[in-house]
Amino acid sequence: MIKLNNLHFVLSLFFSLMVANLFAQQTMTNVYGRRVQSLNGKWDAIVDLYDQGKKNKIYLNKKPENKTDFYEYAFENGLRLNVPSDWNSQMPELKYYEGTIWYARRFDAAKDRGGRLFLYFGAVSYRCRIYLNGQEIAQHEGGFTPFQVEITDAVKEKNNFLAVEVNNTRRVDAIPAMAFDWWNYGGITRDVFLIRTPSVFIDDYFIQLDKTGADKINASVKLSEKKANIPVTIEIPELQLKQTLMTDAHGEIKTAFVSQKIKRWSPSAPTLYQVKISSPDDQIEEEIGFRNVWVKGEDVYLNGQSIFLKSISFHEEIPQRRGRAFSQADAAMLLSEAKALGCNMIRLAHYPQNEHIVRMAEKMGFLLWEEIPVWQGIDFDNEATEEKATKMMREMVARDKNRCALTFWGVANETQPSESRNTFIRQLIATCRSMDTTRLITAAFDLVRFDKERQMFVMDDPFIKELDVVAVNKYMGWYHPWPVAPDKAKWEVAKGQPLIISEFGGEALSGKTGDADVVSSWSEDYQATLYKNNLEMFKHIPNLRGTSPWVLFDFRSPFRFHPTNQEGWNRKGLISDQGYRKKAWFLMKAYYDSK
Ligand code: GCB
Repeated sequence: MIKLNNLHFVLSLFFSLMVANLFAQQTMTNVYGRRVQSLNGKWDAIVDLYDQGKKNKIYLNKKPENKTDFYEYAFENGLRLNVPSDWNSQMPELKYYEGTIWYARRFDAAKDRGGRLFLYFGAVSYRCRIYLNGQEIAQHEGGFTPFQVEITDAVKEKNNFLAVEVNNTRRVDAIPAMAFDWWNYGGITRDVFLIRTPSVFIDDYFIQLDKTGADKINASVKLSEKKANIPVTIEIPELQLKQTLMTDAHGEIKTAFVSQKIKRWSPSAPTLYQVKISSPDDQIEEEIGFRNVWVKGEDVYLNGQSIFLKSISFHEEIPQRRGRAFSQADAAMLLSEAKALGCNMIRLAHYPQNEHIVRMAEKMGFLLWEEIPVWQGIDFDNEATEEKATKMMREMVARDKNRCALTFWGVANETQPSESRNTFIRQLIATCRSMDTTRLITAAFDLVRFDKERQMFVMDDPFIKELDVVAVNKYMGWYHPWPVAPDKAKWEVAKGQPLIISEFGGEALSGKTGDADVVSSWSEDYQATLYKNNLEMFKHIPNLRGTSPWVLFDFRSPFRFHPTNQEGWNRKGLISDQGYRKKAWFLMKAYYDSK
């Protein structure tokens, strides 16, 4: 007989297993190259401020059947929200909303015979539960990475009812945590698709140039099932490369191609090749580029040549619309402004941005730095938080590992040294390296300080030795007054390693004139002085290999209280929320043109 204690244990194990099974899956590689049916568009919505929907099982969407039935909800004929999009920008009442909103829609799903169906979400901010035809089928946490859930057995041909319970409440154990310098947009913020695959399909592949071998392309492919002896072909027609191999017991093949004819991808010549992969039942293709990046001493090498990284950061936000960027047109707007500034790189701040941005950036010739939102204030002592971060890292690397533009995986932004932080970040780095050894690993630190005795800028965090490239955010002239004249500012930070200034800048209200040496003038003139001074200081940083001003556009942030100069906006943009270039933009442009 089971004792009560044991019974309790068995029951909780049973329920935790049930919940565990509900975790959404990591997505198959190259969703945008699959057979998809879009579920974008208007969805019905219910604002659930007090979290009553789950208790009342509104995902069942019941209708009265007899004279005494009634239900105090209905999805039909109420609020309609756009998907993809944040909810905050869709109604004035939702501008500051943090809580739960239910989304629902119906769809038909004609099945291929023997085929499989998956629901795909590009991102849901921040956590969600998915219900199909009244059953909870998946949960996901993390607002900036994609996930999928197989619905082959749960879906009907006609009139499926899909409900998604989305919640963006900030929590201590979340990533990011309780406070962060950008808007906490909620909603189904990226594309939603139904993906059709054959029963055994090409689930994953990783095709990249060898880290150092300029002529060698490493390729691996994994089928959805662990089936041996299935022929898989990889072909790059333009290079006349083709190989067919038999899968091993894990349903995988691993191989390499050697060719002297590979034209290397670079910002000035972003060459991409059509790559085709096929198995007996499935085929998929995608444009892939080939390049080598490595670090030697204090230099970063791209295709064997040392490079200066002319970077810029932006949030995934269209300031003119006061909402999240989600479309190709949005990507074009942000990226063309980065191009105009003369950049060869983008630091995607502070979280994985949508695939439209990443794919278009690669085509336009930008190197990319992508990071997960381990941004200040993270609960490094919490194991669950570490697991979440690790999962986000996996989801990010899995999504973008075939994008040769991706050069840096960022593991953290502005963290304070401690044993628990080190363990946490070490785990992230290990996860990254276990999936991909071809990128450089970096993190942005804010610990550079002026050593009065030595009269120079130094940084004491020993953790930097574990990174390929060190990055620092330093707001000279804004958060820190100058301790010496900019042309006397000597740096000894991360000696022997390449250093990127991953953030610098200051605020200016567009169009405002004022004292060029008074910080609180909030003027374009002061911002220009600040840029002039920083650009002067950069000349004296011996291992400086890149700069990334903060930030391309003014962006919305609850951190910013000043009533006339900020009004809920971080005004450090080189371009205003309305798209006007500030004076500092022209200085930065001249600096990049001279590099
Ligand atoms: C930082 C953060 C960035 C902020 C910025 C600022 O160091 O990394 O997310 O927005 O400073 O404007 O204070």
